[in-house]
Amino acid sequence: LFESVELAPRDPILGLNEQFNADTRAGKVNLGVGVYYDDEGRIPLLKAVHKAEVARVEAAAPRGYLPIEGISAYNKGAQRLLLGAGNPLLESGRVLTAQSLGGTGALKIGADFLKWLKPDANVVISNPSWENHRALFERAGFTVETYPYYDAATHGLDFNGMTAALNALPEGTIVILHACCHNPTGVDPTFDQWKEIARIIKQRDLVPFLDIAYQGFGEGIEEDAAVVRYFADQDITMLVSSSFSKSFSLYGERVGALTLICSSSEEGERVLSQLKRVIRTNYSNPPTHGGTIVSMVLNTPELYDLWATELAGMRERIRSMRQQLVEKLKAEGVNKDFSFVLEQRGMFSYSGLTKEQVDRLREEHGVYAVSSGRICVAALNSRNIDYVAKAIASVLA
Ligand code: PLP
Ligand code: TYF
Repeated sequence: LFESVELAPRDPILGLNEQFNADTRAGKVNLGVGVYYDDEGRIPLLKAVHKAEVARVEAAAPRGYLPIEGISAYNKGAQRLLLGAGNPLLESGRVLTAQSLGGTGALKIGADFLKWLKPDANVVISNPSWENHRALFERAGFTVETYPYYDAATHGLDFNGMTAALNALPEGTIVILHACCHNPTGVDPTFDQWKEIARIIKQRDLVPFLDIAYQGFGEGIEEDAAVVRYFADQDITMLVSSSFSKSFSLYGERVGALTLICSSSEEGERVLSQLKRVIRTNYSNPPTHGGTIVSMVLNTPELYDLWATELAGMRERIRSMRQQLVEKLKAEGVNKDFSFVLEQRGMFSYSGLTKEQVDRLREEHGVYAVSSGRICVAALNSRNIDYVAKAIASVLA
């Protein structure tokens, strides 16, 4: 039966993790995978999460099946994060949400739903994008193409290239957009640029699928959802995948949500009924634990405030690491101006290091980065940053 099965390539990022784990050098540093580590180099267990978890364990709640679309209070909490508490859309019946298995699960049920709805549409992703975007939409049966995004010369956005490409897409093309903290580049459109993107999407009748996996890691919880809120204000119908893996530091709990904004409540009812069919034939209904924890935090004012403070702490620590990296590279005598690292948002920076330099970083110094030159700034800390700056300076010399 399985004789003809060929060995599949490793996921470039998760494969790097395996290599890192097998490395026996004491000073090794993993700037590969997109995970937030605290200053001690550990994945934090947020206090807000821990409090909710203790309360949940003490409640000794039974573990029946959840509804197909998950916990209602969780879904409402996810909607408030996207649209802002008090947004009249929340009560309109036009917004529907399904709890999902992480952001990946949200993208997957969204992709399956879209393949059923628009079997002949193509998908476009940014160049570059998160590796899994292409794989996931191709697996769902779509042809995936790219639109220009990153301009290596300026370390910024190729806005003209991007808008020209969007302007040339056939009606109904599905456009995957990173709502904030672009993975892998750290480069986001400005709000004015988002307005222009929205105008093109509306004018050309494109289908936006916004992916928000780092809400709160850019400028703030509310600020980072600005594009979602703007699109919604413009009455653009769309899909949004949310991931709480990073913002709640709950990677392994698989917490995310798929939200669809429809043009009427009656349409919303029909859409939800079909989305539930997609879920039923994938995994039937989502798991209870992580969703309950996130729901408790989002719906309990004291826990919410504590969470928001902890998330701000993560955001500010990353900022400070960006600042220090730029300063330390300069102090190490690096001539190249790295100040663009300060303009980038979220966990990642496209460092501009070449594949050869990344190879040398790993082989000579045990510093792991993605071959594209992407580094996870959230893995830097006060103990490894001097070492990393020296290592980068040595491969640039
Ligand atoms: N989308 C982007 C842009 C990501 O970087 C990630 C990271 O993991 C995801 C989606 C998936 O999130 P999750 O780990 O919650 O599946
Ligand atoms: O880009 C990253 O590093 C994170 C983690 O298949 C990740 O988004 C990487 C690859 C993957 C799943 C998650």
